[in-house]
Amino acid sequence: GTTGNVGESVDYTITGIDPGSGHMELTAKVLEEYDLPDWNVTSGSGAAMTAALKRAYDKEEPIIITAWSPHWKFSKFDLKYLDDPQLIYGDAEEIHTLGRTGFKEDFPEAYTIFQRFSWDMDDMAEIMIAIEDGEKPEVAARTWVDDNQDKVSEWTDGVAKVNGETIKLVYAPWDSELASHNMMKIVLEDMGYDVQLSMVEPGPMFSAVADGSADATFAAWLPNTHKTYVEKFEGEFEDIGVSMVGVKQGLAVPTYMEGVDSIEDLKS
Ligand code: PBE
Repeated sequence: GTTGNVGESVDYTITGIDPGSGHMELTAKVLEEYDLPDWNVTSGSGAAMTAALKRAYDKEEPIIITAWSPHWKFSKFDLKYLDDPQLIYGDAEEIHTLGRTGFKEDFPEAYTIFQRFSWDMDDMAEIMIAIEDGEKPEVAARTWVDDNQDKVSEWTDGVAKVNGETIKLVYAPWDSELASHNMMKIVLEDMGYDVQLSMVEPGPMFSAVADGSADATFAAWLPNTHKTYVEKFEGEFEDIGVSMVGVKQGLAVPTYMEGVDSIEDLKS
């Protein structure tokens, strides 16, 4: 367990993820609102964060990460979220499907599927864990789609197949979105679409949907995480539906770190 000062034990450092993610913006706000001027947040990537977590965890060393659920890290490591009494990371967060202006008219079949598309945290986590265990994303996605035809058919029921229309999906480099976009790529291909997937940084992801260079994304975490992006591009996209409710994010630590249960505890 951890004794003494939490800040000193981790060198007043929170291990963050990619700089354009909503997470990083919210974590900067956390340092302000909780009055933690001595702290800093490293930026890098989700992969660098989980690598740092694994290194610390293997040696039972203290570490504070920016975390979100669903994510495979919660099945590989015993982690706890720190309480966020000011709710800077938000409360009831959802994942939304956004389409470019005109999406409904140009892709009426896909539009119906996207409106109905909804799954739960365990579904997404299943694909994420398979990928983390070494499965190729498209194989993990195919397995989930094959095993969950009951769910998939609720989205596609009565929708006519198309004939090779190209649909461009865009997502940002988060493991959760790698899972969802690969899953929907398989569903759309089964419906006759030719699907192009591209992974870009979060800013370019939102601007691609806004300027129409991409058709849709399943990666908008709202109302809080991507508030700034959504406000910036207000009126330049369609909010098609909510694919997941109850998603969560915040600061997390391994459960072996004792005496730190709330962001407030970082003050001491
Ligand atoms: N995340 C996962 C993203 C959204 C999806 C919480 C790391 C973020 O922008 O922070």
